[in-house]
Amino acid sequence: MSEQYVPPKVWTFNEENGGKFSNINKPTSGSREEKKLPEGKHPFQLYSLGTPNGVKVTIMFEELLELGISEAEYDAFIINIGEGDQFTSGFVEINPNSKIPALVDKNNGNPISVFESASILLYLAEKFDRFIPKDIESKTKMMNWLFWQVGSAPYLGGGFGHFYAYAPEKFKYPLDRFTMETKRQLDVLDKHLEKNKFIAGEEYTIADMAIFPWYGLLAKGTLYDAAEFLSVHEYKNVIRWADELLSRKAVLKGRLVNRSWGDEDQQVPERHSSSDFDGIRLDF
Ligand SMILES: N[C@@H](CCC(=O)N[C@@H](CS)C(=O)NCC(=O)O)C(=O)O
Repeated sequence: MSEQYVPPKVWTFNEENGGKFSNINKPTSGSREEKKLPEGKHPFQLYSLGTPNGVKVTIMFEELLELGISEAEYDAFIINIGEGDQFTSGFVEINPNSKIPALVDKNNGNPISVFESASILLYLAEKFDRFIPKDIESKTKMMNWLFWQVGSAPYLGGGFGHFYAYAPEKFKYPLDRFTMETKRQLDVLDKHLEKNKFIAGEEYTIADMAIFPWYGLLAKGTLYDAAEFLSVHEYKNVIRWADELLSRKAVLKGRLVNRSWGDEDQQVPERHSSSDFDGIRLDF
């Protein structure tokens, strides 16, 4: 049992808190180093990492390219958040919040910066008029769940994930609190997917792409190694839906972009053309 913590009158920053991200996160924002971002030749420049938030966007790009939309060609550069790449001046210029993913649309010489993964998904969906329903009812259903993901996932990642997987010690109160909330969210999703093939109904949309890397992969047991702890087998509809997404080539490809860990034939750290997938095993 750890000693009881008594908060001081005024909180001060202690770099040595021992957590996995203690060396990079600080209570201040802004750039820490003058450094330009690399740039490729395609219309879109993505600066990201193969985490759940990053993968949402690479799945979308790969889906657009699978449809034969060559205007969606992109260069994906890796931002190593463990090394602090998100705090370089080039990255902060396009995302003052210093979090991946961030996108630049060169837009014929009038570049537009887009940050926040859901904002990027919406931007691309609207730009190409794909994976976004046309009728107001389905579109609203899609938006409801897209915003649900944005509001809910921090409890899963920043709450459950941090205290279950990354905290230097295990603490009962936050683990109980965030495990309960994560299971509640999985139950909400499971009940919804009992009556809906995809998140917005019959149509596969950006809401599926946003929710899958967090909740789909959690239910498939590949996130935080928490399958047994969370009894994920209970969420049968989430698993059915996740399997459906995992049968899509673009989803399998998107999962590997900006990935620099795991087996070497299952990572595409940088992506500049479809040939970057040559010799890569998609099924994992
Ligand atoms: N709400 C943001 C969350 C982005 C986010 O938390 N990104 C994490 C990686 S998954 C990050 O860049 N962390 C670096 C840091 O906290 O310094 C989004 O959906 O884009």
